[in-house]
Amino acid sequence: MKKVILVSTGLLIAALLVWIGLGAQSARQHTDQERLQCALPKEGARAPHPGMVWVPGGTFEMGDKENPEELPLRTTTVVGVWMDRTEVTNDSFAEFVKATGYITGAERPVDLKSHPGLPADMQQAGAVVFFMPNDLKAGGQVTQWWRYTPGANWRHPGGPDTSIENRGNFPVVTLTFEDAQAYARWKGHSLPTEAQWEWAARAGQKLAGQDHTQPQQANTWQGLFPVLNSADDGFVGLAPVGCYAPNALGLFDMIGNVWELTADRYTANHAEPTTTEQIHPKTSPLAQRVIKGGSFLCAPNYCMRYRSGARQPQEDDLGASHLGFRTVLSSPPP
Ligand SMILES: [Ca+2]
Repeated sequence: MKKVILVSTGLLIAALLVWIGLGAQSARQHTDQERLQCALPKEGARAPHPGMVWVPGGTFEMGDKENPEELPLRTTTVVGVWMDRTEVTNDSFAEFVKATGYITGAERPVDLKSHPGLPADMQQAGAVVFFMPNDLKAGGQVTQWWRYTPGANWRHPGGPDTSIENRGNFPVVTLTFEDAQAYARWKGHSLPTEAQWEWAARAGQKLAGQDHTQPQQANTWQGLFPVLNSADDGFVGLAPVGCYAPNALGLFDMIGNVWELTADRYTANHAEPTTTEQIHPKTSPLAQRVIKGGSFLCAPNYCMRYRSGARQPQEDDLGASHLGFRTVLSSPPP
């Protein structure tokens, strides 16, 4: 089974027509003026779990109505939990690697038994990386902007010629589910369930569908994906954590910047709780997790997953340059 690059489909044909109408302007490229750090507010001296905020429990209408996988709306109750106030950063993940010697999935040999018949480049260790296309062909194949890139991993998130130097405060990316879980366990934490994540992103808003407008306080994509990125939010690509106002619970970047892994197995909808191991046995190369929040690549003409109720599948053993995570901790409230 080939590894499948999972990117949401969208209004690409419409995008192409507009793009052609604009005279195929050249895509804006990265600049050297990007911010490398954003100031996070200080925590209280007695914060029991540094870097985490308390998410009170509650009952809410989980899901959304924009896409079939977000249905049905389901009344869901979650208990209170501590949650990382930011996405896990390169610096934090480096501490884990230094302490444990952990080697991430993108740095290990590809499991060819689980993925027979892969093309040669995909038989090498690596991850999926977004590249802004200079020449967009009709058809909308995602391979025009997503490439499996040998040598891409958390230390080289854009490929072997890139690095995380001076990017310690950026979210760590290109990890697999196993990598994220290993980090969480090392911290004594876990990955949030989809319901925990969604309720935390809502910050007390119990009704679904209240956050459909492209958010201003988030790193998303302004312009015509994937060819025009005006970066009105200040970032063409990833942003350091904490550059935008937090939500009402004090959580930063729940929406945008990077998609975030959850503990839940992905199912085509969430009519039933999704943590059922029977749906995708652990040994299956097809196992997928729910990811939440959208990324810096979500635009009004494509993806539009910058909503708390949006969800996507992500293969367990494939890292990507728009995918990160944060952790939760079950511990008494403050
Ligand atoms: Ca942006």
